[in-house]
Amino acid sequence: MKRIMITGSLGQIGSELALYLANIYGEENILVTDLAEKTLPDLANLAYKKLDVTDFAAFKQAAQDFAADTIMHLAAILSARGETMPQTTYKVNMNGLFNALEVARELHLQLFCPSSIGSFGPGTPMDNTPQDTLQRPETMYGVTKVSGELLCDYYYKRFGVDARGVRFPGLISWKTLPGQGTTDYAVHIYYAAIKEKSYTSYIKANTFMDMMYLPDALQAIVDLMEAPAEKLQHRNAFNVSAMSVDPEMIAASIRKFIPEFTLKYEVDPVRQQIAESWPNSLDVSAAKKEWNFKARYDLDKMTEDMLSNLRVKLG
Ligand code: NAD
Ligand code: AKB
Repeated sequence: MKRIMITGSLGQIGSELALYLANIYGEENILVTDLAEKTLPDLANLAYKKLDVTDFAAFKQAAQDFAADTIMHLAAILSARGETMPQTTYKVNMNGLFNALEVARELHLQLFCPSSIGSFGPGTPMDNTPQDTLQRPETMYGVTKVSGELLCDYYYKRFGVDARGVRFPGLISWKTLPGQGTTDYAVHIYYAAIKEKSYTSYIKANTFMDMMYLPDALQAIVDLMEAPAEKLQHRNAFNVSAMSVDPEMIAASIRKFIPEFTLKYEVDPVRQQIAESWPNSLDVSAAKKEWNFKARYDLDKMTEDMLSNLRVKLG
């Protein structure tokens, strides 16, 4: 039985991952941590510890006190917010991951850390982006993500730390809003579809990025962490994705359920430039081959589920 400590648990992924893992491994085996004093009502049955991941001593103590055997390290600052505070982004993303790896090394824990399509840059092949390719990102977020991929590989090779990870695309979900990334429009558009039947996109039409519905991302985390080690040729930074979409494609999908939905544009140059430096579509064959990665939601299936959940949530 696993004992899993999650960092950055109150964000878009962690707030749902904690419950997902609790259903599989038992509520008593999940420790939720984040910067905030109080946790979310949905997570009330899980153990909670306030933790700043840049504080190594507190990080190690929390893992030791809980007798964790796994860390799922989600604490980070995302791409768009990162450009407003690059120094803090470096500190949280790099020092936080370094601490997570050191705790994992000292206490012999398994570690999950997600990278991102943000680890790629303008020189990367944009279509069917290979698993192993040029990575020269131009955001602080991207710099920390590609460095994190290398650091995780290093800790595995040098110290035998069982560090695993994926490169997530933009994740779409309805429970918790995204944390100021570049792909957030693909979540906000669904909220606006329910509330106003109209959305103004900060990303231009015809700008393609990979996306995936959160339930597929949660399943991918568990599948990768449970995969037999001998099957993994890569360990970290597996490309994963379910769809390559632009704002018009999402709008067309929404119109299948809300025919009067309209889409307008007011482009944000900062996020547009970041989006253009990221791949249009990823090659996910390594994840399929090495641990049977599979996404169950395509665009229309995800749209139907997003809209029906948001109708209830937003009244
Ligand atoms: P989020 O912004 O929604 O949540 C991040 C959480 O980290 C927040 O709850 C925040 O309070 C916490 N945090 C920030 N600084 C901290 C600190 N110093 N100590 C402890 N906690 C701190 O992010 P998310 O979308 O849940 O992303 C989680 C991970 O997944 C990140 O590494 C991110 O890069 C990666 N990822 C996310 C996406 C996506 O679309 N959501 C895509 C690719 C990769
Ligand atoms: C962001 O846009 O910053 C994130 C990501 C793809 O890493 N959603």
